[in-house]
Amino acid sequence: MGNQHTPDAATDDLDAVIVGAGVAGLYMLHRLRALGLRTRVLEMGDDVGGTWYWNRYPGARCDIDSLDYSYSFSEELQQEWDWSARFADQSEILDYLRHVAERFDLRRDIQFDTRVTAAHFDETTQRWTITTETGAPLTARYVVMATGCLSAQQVPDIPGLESFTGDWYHTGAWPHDGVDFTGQRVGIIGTGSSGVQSIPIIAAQARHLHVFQRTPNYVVPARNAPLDPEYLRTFKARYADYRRETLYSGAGTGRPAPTQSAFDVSPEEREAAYAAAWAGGGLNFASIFTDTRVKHADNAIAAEFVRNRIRATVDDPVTAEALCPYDFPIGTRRICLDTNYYETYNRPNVTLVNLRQTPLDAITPTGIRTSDDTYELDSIVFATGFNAMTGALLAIDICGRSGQTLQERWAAGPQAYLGISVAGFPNLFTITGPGSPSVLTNMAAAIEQHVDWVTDCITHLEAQGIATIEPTATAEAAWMEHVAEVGNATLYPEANSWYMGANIPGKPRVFMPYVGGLGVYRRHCEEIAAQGYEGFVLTGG
Ligand code: NA7
Repeated sequence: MGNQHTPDAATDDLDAVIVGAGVAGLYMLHRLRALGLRTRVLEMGDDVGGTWYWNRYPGARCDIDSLDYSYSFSEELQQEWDWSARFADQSEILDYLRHVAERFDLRRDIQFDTRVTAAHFDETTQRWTITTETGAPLTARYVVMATGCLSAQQVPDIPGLESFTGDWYHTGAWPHDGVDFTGQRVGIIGTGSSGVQSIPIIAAQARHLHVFQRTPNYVVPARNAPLDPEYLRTFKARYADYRRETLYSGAGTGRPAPTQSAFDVSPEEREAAYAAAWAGGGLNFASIFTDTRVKHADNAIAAEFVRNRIRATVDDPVTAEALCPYDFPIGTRRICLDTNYYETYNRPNVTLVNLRQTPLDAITPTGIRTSDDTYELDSIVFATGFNAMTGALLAIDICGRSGQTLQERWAAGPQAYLGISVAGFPNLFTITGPGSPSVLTNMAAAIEQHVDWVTDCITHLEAQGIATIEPTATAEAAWMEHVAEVGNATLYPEANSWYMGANIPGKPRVFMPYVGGLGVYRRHCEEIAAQGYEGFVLTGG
């Protein structure tokens, strides 16, 4: 599909430029255009969709219920769109986002096949100049980075990759025509969500699948299923009320907040509660008791429950033990949702290679070599994740006041007021940036909250004739201290996770998302705006 229309070059002096046409960029365009601003989205791909455009690997599926992971801003839209399943797959979500683009006539202001390389602020004109790999630079008063939290794919620097004579793929940049692994010897590196979702499907196709695992994750059943039309009808009858009720929830979903700790109930009740959560499926598993992500003793109960399920499912005890996670508390890395993940290891054509025992040495022209064996492979799949939360922003040369770059500002880790704006970078907004709830919540809800806040902010600037807004360094530092403080009160910092930047060699170890919850955060943002944008400097026109 895709849209090859290139907006008129005569309008290259714009009011706003948005980078990225995913869930965030599409809604931002819709809102800013409604303010009457000349707005353009610059998108690297040849179609809308962001994450759902790039991640076309087998089994790619959302791990948040579709009825939550969708736009709430239009009652008509949410009434007319019917999700087929509890957790929609990649192609359905991409169809939905294409539908949104058509329905709100967004494509005419999206420039596809356009990679943004730089954004520089000019202190004299108080405008940003945006440079792309193709075409003339653009200028704009506002720049909104809607570049996604998980969009900079990470291929590890393993010696020998260039010598490999077979095919290799990264799950986050999957070929649009799909890949047929029939009859092939396939190796997959990585057992995060992307690996866990794709392994059962690749295993069913390949002659043999070798899974190269460094760190086992906690994997709980998705229990995905078609959405019953009657349920959908009843749900939709009060969809708008439901959305209102979830506005101030912690996760941006209708998931009930836990009220008891695991030690408030008897061991039998605990076990029954976990068994029910396991049977119900979904990310709720680690959130049924209050202190699971805060106290080791509480966490250990949930973790052992999962390990027992692994032992009960996987036939070979050595493989089962290798799949059991021990070295980080459950929930401190994103829990993976699966369909037949552990069962897949009972297939005769699947072998787990435990890289903890036999580290990966090199990629050879014909496969992968570990410290004690070589594996002949036709294809290698890298399910090795992303330079999360900062990677896509830092890949662009963003330069603010006094010639300071974002790379310099963030050399020791990201600094952003509310995760949405950076001191010294006027009129630049980062949707679900580091320091905001983002990936710890329903991303669709977090995105809408940020886009709405930015829209209100820009409305205020326009109405008051204010030329620029940016946070003070003091407010920014205080916010980041708060983000760290609430993060440090949890078990999250104990894990080598992408939340901590730990998956990227040399990346500063900082817990990046705000763990205080979307509702608390939303109130905070509202209060700051109500107090005349407290913590921001606003300069006249
Ligand atoms: P993740 O969750 O970052 O997982 C990446 C996996 O790749 C993880 O198992 C890593 O092992 C593994 N990895 C990375 N580099 C290597 C090397 N060099 N050798 C061996 N193994 C490696 O990415 P996903 O794409 O699965 O999921 C990202 C998010 O998308 C997910 O959390 C959902 O929110 C959606 P490690 O743990 O580092 O030992």
